[in-house]
Amino acid sequence: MKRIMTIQDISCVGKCSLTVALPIISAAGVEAAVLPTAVLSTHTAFSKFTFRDLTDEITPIGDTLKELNIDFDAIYTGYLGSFEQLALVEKFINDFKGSDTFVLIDPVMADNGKLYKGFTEEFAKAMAGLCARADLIVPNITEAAYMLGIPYNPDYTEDDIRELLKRLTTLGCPRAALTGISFDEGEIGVYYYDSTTDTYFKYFNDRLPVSYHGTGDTYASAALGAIMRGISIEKSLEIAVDFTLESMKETESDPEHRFYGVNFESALPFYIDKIKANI
Ligand code: PXL
Repeated sequence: MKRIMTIQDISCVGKCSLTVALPIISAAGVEAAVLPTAVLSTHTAFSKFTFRDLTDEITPIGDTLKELNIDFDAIYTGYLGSFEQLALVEKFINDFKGSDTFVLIDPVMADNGKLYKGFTEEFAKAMAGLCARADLIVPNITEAAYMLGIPYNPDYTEDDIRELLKRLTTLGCPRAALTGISFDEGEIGVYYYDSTTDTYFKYFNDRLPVSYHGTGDTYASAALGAIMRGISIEKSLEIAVDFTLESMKETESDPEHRFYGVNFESALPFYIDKIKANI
C-alpha cells in the first residue's frame, strides 16, 4: 500500500486540513501518515479560535521516522503557519524525498483576492520558495498571484491563465494546477500545465452558486489519493473536480454550514467508484 505523509494543522471543528486529508486519502486506499503542525479549536475563519503551535515537534518526529527508515511515496503539505515551519518542512522534504517520492504542495494562504488571517506578502514569497521543492502545486489564483508578487486579477482570459501557469512553473516546480478556474458562470474547474512536456490540460464541471470553506483541501487530497493509485495526474485532477462538486452538492441542503466544511463524507462512495473505474 502506498503511504502519504501529510503535513498540515488539525482543526478540531470546521472540516479542513487533516480532518479532510485523512479520510479522503484512506478512502483512496492509500495510507495517510500525519505530521500535525498545529492544533486549533476551529480553522481561522471562525470569529475566535485557539492555536497551539507544534513547530517544535517537526524535527524530532522527522528525525525519529528517519532513524526507523520509514519512507513515503508522497509528501503533501497544506496550511503552514510560520516561516520557521516552511523551513522545517523544506528540510523534511529534503530528508525524505527519494527519486520516486511525489511532493504535492498546496500553498494554502488566501482566496478571493485576500490573504487568510495571519499571512503576509512576505510569507507568500517564502511559500513560493517551498514550492520549488514540489512535483505539483495546486494554488488558487489568489495564492498564485501572491506567490508571484503580481496583482490578483479575477477577470482573466484563458491566455492569462496559461501565462500564469507558465510563470508558476518558473518557481522551480515542473507542474502546476490552478484550482477554481472559471471562464463561464455555469462552469468551474482546473487548469493544469506540465512544463516537462509543455502541455496544458483543463477540466470543468458545473459551478454551484455557493462557496464553502475547505474545498481546496478536499480537492488536493482527492487528487493526490488518485495519483497514488497510479491514475494519471490529468485524470486525477478531473476526478478531484467531480468529487469536490459532489461534496458541495451534499452540503447545499445545509446552508448554515458554509464555514463548517463540505459534507465530503457523503460523496466518498462516488470518489471510490471513480478511483475503481480508473485503476
Ligand atoms: O482550509 C484551509 C485552512 C486550513 N487550516 C486552517 C485554516 C484554513 C483556512 O482558513 O484556517 C487552520
